[in-house]
Amino acid sequence: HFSFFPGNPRWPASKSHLTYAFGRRTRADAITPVERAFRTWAANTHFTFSRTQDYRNADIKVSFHRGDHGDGNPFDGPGGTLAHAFAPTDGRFHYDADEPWSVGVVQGAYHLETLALHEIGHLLGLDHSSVEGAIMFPTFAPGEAKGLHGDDIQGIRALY
Ligand code: TQI
Ligand code: CA
Ligand code: ZN
Ligand code: ZN
Repeated sequence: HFSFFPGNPRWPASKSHLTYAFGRRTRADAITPVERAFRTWAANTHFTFSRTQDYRNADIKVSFHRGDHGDGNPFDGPGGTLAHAFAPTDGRFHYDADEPWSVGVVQGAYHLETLALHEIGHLLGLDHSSVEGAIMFPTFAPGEAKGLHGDDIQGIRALY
């Protein structure tokens, strides 16, 4: 079953349209998979998303970092943590630049779009789910691709 963060943080009702922007050092090949993940969430929730070039004022900021990058949650090189995102309404979504990322499903690499679906779930207020098959279920293996599950969609509908 889906779950929320302590205190159920969420985006205000007045904010169903969220903008996102990519940081300077974003791999060019990550943009399409992240955009696809936003489109999937938009198709299944009341949220709409659009990309902006105005990084400073974007609601959601997607970027790649390695090691200590100044937010108190340092990345750890290859392995371990792959990415992280913060609960509403922070909006930061960071990929660990030291991981093997892939646009398609590639053995030994992490699927950018699947990771984005999971981290956007956190950005919108979902914590981890106990339902195997949910995008918020806490397992993720290289070479694996997943989509949204009914449990993820029910979670967002319950929160908003
Ligand atoms: N990154 C963790 C994650 O996204 C970071 C994290 C742990 C976190 N607890 C959190 C972020 C609570 C927000 C709220 O879950 S990770 C998984 C999973 C990771 C882990 O790189 O370890 C997935 C990334 F769920 F399998 F553990 C993607 Cl799917
Ligand atoms: Ca890592
Ligand atoms: Zn970070
Ligand atoms: Zn997670």
